[in-house]
Amino acid sequence: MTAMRRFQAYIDGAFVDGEARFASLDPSTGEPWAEMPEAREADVDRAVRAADRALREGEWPKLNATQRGKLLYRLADLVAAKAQDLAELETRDTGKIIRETSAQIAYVADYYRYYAGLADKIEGAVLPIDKPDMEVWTRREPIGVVAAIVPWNSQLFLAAVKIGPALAAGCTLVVKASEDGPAPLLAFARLVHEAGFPAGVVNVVTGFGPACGSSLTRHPLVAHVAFTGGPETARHVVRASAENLASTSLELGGKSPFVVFADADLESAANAQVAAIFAATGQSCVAGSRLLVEQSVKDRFLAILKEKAERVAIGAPLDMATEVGPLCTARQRDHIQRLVDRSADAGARIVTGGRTPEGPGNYYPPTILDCDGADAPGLKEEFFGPVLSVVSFETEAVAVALANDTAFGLASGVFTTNLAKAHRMVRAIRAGIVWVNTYRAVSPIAPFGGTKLSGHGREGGLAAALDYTRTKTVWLRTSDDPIPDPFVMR
Ligand code: TXE
Repeated sequence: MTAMRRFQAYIDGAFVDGEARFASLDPSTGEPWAEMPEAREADVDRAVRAADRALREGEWPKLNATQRGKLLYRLADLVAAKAQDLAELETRDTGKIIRETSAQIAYVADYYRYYAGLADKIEGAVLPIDKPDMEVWTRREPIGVVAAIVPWNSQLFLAAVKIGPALAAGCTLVVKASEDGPAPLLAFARLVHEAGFPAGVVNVVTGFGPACGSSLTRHPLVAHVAFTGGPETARHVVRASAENLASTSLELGGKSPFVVFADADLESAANAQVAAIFAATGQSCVAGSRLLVEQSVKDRFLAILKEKAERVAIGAPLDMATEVGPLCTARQRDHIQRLVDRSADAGARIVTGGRTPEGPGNYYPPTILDCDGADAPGLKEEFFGPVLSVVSFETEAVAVALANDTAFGLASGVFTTNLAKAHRMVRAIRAGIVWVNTYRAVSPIAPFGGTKLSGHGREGGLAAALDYTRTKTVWLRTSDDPIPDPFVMR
């Protein structure tokens, strides 16, 4: 038997063991493979205090924005150089396939580059003030200590869209890796250290919801919480912010519609649908999990999809040939099976998949549920797994109504060759992202986020960096005359 790998937390510039330790399970076997440091209230407090000190004292606040950018460039280069190692760790600890983690982490380096370049483009403004003897301008100052909380899927990516803009803006952070598969973020901390960020600027811990996540979000020195996870946990985060009045940005789940009109290129749409729901084994917040297909092409489209779903290569996540690997946790797989069963009980027809396979690992096959005529819970609730729920429509108006018939509002896809129809759909769909004739494309340049139960705030793009600043307004009187009547507000 090979020895367990041991990981450490990163607090105040030092690699430390947590207050306790827990085992991380390999999702492809269910066996423990590494020991993780569990942060509880005391570790979290030390990390937040270190971040607060680093914000106010020492080297970090003395750096100008260009120098902060240079540190971020160095971090980006290190991420690029270590992308393969990080990818293997993420695959090992979360089950996300190596084909995806290696490409995604190489791209994560570009997110850090984007925000490195932005650091010295965050500008205040001189205001054309309506008073003759005043000079008035605004400064963009760092919002403060940021708590960045991420779930298990795409941890390095979801952390980069928080750490990049926060550092560009001059903030300091405590990053909480998920208790499920924290290895890649704990390893990433070593690159932060190597890049030369002053102690306390970035701290990386992991632990469980109540003892770690909750004590972090309600800590009095935390100014902003950037959270990605489920809506139920987001409610805890918002309640905790009633204590410290921290601002929040919430990137939550979805039940994103994938709309296919009869005039679409069906082969291309089917490939996009496979990417939308089976990539990342469906554990993607933007998963296109509700297929709305025009009635006249439903049978043809489902036949193409079924064939593609059944040809997907299911296997060991570290194998480059694998297309669908295990889910991160057995808990997640069991949640998916329960929701499939409830949907079938409600009348959904299983087109393919739908059964947890025998044997070790958290595997679940690509599954398609035909929900026409069934009030299936799978049409409303997030599976966060490789399960597609299908309904058909006959008119564009019904397609819009179905697309918006959800408590979520993160992403959407529209497949049509009719340009006017595409534009009408773009306007009508209530979601933060509309992909037209494509799906699951992301970029550091493009804002990302949702509405309704999918949360609020945007990650990516220039505006995200501004969200990590607060505006200070400066009034400077230019007159040498004595201040006139002190009882009149001017
Ligand atoms: O996520 P949680 P879970 C959805 C998906 C999934 C469901 C539950 O449907 O089935 O949520 O997943 C930390 N205060 N998504 O339970 O709990 C936790 O430790 C502060 C969608 O695993 O939201 C982890 O680091 N933090 C989704 C992080 O929150 C707390 C991604 C996310 O875990 C906390 C994940 C607390 N009280 C799940 N309790 C997406 N949109 O990508 C837990 N945490």
